[in-house]
Amino acid sequence: MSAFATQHAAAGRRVVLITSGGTKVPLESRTVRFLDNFSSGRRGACSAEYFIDSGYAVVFLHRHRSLYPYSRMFSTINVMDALQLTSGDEASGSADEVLVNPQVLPNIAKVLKKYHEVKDGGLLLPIEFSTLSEYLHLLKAAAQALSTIGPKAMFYLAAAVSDFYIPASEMPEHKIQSSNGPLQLSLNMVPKILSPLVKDWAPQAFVISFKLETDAAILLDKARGALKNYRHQAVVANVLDSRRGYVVVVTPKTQDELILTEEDVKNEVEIEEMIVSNLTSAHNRFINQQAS
Ligand code: 9Z3
Repeated sequence: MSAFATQHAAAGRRVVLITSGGTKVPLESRTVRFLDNFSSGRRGACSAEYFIDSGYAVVFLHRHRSLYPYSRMFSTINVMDALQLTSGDEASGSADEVLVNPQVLPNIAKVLKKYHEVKDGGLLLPIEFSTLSEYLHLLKAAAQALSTIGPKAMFYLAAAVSDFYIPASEMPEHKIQSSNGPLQLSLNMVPKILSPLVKDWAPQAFVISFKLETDAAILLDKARGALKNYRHQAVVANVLDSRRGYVVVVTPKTQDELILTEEDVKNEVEIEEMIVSNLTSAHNRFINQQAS
């Protein structure tokens, strides 16, 4: 991560660390059961593409098997239905041929070309986590690695991170037995990682957190509370059910509502394009302020 950040910064590029997907919280150390959440990783995967289009290099810290940039567009397709087999002829020695059915994978050529350009250009550094503790360790390492490029680093913390966990010292080793009757769990609070990230690990970076609620009535107060507590640059506030079409970008002085119109939806515009455009402009202003 350090080498990735310094190389790209030296080439005049900004670097964004995107976190994406949910975290797994084990209930046993030889884990059979765990707590998880709804996050698909679409916000993070989709935003990664728009950041790359805006000239950023991306460290993509994502949950194992959550949505991934570019391939996310085909995530619901069964690969077996997308391929066609033309059997070869043993007598003439021609081999079986496998072809893509473009009706099942629309735009595949365009997306594949882009994917390989990004990969060959070394613009995307994918890093995986599954559990909450892997996420916390990797985020700390990422923050320290990116701190070397100061304000050119952006943190875009879109992962849905558990607030609760069972400490290793209190976790049973073996599978919890149902023969012991109903299960009562006592969960500890996960330490608020945003605080050391902003204060200690990457104090010069441009930091964006996400706030998710199911009750729209408390969303903006919660977002402002987070800004006040952690003193970072912005919160992207969203409600579970409307998160694909409506978010509010809250900063200490501004509040920008980003909304997809019916027309946008028809034209397959994605809200992440608007979020990334809003935040890259704010990042520009942030860097210019630091320089002056
Ligand atoms: C978000 O709010 C993301 O926008 C979503 C995206 C997780 C809703 P999907 O992955 O969904 O596209 O399906 N992320 C942050 C969620 C979160 O847990 N934030 C914490 C909070 O709200 C603060 S770190 O308290």
